[in-house]
Amino acid sequence: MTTQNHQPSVQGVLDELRVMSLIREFEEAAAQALVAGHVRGSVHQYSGQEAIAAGVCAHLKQTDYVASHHRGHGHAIAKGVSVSRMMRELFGREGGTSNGKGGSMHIADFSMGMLGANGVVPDGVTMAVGAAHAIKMQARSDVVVAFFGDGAMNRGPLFEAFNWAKLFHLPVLFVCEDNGYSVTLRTQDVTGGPPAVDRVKAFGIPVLQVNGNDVVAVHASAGSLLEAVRAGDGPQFLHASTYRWYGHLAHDKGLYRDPQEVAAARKDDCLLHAQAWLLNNGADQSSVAAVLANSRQEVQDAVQEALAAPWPAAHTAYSDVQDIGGPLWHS
Ligand SMILES: Cc1ncc(C[n+]2csc(CCOP(=O)(O)OP(=O)(O)O)c2C)c(N)n1
Ligand SMILES: [Mg+2]
Repeated sequence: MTTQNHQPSVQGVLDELRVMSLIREFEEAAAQALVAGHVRGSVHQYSGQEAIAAGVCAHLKQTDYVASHHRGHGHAIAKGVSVSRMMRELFGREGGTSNGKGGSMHIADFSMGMLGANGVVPDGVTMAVGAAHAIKMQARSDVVVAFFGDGAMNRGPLFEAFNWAKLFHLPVLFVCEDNGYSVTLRTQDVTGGPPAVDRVKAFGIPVLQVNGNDVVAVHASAGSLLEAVRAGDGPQFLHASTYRWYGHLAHDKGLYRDPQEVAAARKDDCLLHAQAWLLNNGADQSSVAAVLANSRQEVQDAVQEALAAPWPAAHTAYSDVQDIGGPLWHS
């Protein structure tokens, strides 16, 4: 399948470390802001899984699309959505990606090819396949990446999406981020038959499996699959093993997990692995330290900007939202 060398360069991994550390800092700041009462609703932290978004999205152009799920901040950041606008969105402020009306689980920015986070499992995937069909009908060369969790592998619409994508030979990469849990359950305890990834092979969709905590490996696997997608070989599938560091959402202490399991996973930290790879491959310590410090500063600035941003004006309450008669009801 692979014709090109998809190993990243040192600069490539430095860029991916920047994305990963921005995500890590964003998730810490978002959870703190939730506890402080600045953010309403839910925050599903992507912490621990950053290498997947960074290693996959490194291959995407601005005009390519990603579709995400409820744990979507990392995909948006990796696709280039402004961290400052995302933080304002979480804070419900003007200037957010949806001017504060969407919140964490509805971050979207079509100008950057981010089709949206999605709270319905696995509806980001069905939307991704629709977008891939549109690309094909318009004879464009762009591709779509659909990110979803292992829990989605037990949902019916996912298989309709696989079937449609295969039938119409669509330019889509499916990326299953397997963190082992579906809310409070071990996914393996609610999965019948052979490993769920075998179901994908039944559709004739090629599958690669990768350590999702190793950004260099994710970069290489995603590069080879996206090369196939861009070459017109139809849908491809990447299964990435990982772990979520925190509970299902920031309010969840995750007490259903063995603390030793969590501690071991946190040692297997994708950011530390990326830093070790960089130092072993000729990057200097000061460049690595600068990437980490700049990410922290960018996120802290985004928090201050969000706190200072105005609330949306009352007269905009019904703009940019689906209008099914609201103004009549409220007149
Ligand atoms: C149709 C539907 N059913 C149930 C839920 C409730 N729910 C939210 S996330 C989730 C499972 C998440 O597990 P996974 O897909 O592995 O993603 P992860 O949270 O592990 O990243 C469920 C069942 C939902 N959002 N949508
Ligand atoms: Mg999961």
